[in-house]
Amino acid sequence: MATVRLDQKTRALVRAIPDSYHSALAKFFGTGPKDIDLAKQQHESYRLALEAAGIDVVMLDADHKHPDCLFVEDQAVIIDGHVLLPVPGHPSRVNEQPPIADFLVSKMGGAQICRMSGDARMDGGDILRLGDLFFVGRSTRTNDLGIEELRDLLAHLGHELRVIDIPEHALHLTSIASTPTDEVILAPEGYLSKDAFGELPEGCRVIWMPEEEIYGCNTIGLPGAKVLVADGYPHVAKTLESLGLEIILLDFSEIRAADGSLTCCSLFY
Ligand code: CIR
Repeated sequence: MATVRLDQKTRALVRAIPDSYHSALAKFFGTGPKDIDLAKQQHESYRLALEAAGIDVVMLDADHKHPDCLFVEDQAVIIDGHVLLPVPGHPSRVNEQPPIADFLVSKMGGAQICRMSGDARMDGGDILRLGDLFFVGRSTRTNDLGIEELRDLLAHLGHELRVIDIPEHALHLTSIASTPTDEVILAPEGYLSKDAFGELPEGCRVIWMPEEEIYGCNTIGLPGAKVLVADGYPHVAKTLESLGLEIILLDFSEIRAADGSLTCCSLFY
């Protein structure tokens, strides 16, 4: 998940892959998963990599009625210990949320929980945090009413929000950008204008990757200068190594097949 700073990453929620995963939505990176056993192995390697990096990981049971249920990032927005439960932007994904919400309520005692309502729509995958600056993608899943609810929460917390229009050929903001550290945004050429993120705080920058490495631009920065990276994107890997980060490569081919990226499969809480 892309809404917590590095120093806030200690506990993560993931959710098991359902037996119905072959029916997951797929329109952008993939044409649908083919090998569920392989997907489960890749997902297990992901969980183990998080644990090896010192993250305390809890795995929720799969919901076999919801083929996309593993993509927990989209179901909650956690910012500085506060939780916004969005109305997910695709109708087939709305009922994935209750067990995730129940888990967060039980674990985050004292947290302020806000529930989006009415016509507001948002997928958590549209939100990106760089230090204390936030970006939200206006996408096919996230609308202006949803963005206003996020803006209210961020205003309450004293954080700035900038809106980025997501091109039609991309799913979410986190499908095309990530923050491997609290100072760097990684994004592919050809999807966003060079000034899409606006003027960044001192010491921060966007590093643009070749367009064909778009999928590799979704990374998970972890404490201890480690970063999870999808295997197969050499420019991304080399760039992150040149920043002094230890890269942990993961084969995510069967998650990509359902348009899922690394950040989509976890919620740091
Ligand atoms: C979907 O279309 O909703 C899923 N198949 C993929 C969700 C990926 N989530 C994300 O980028 N945060």
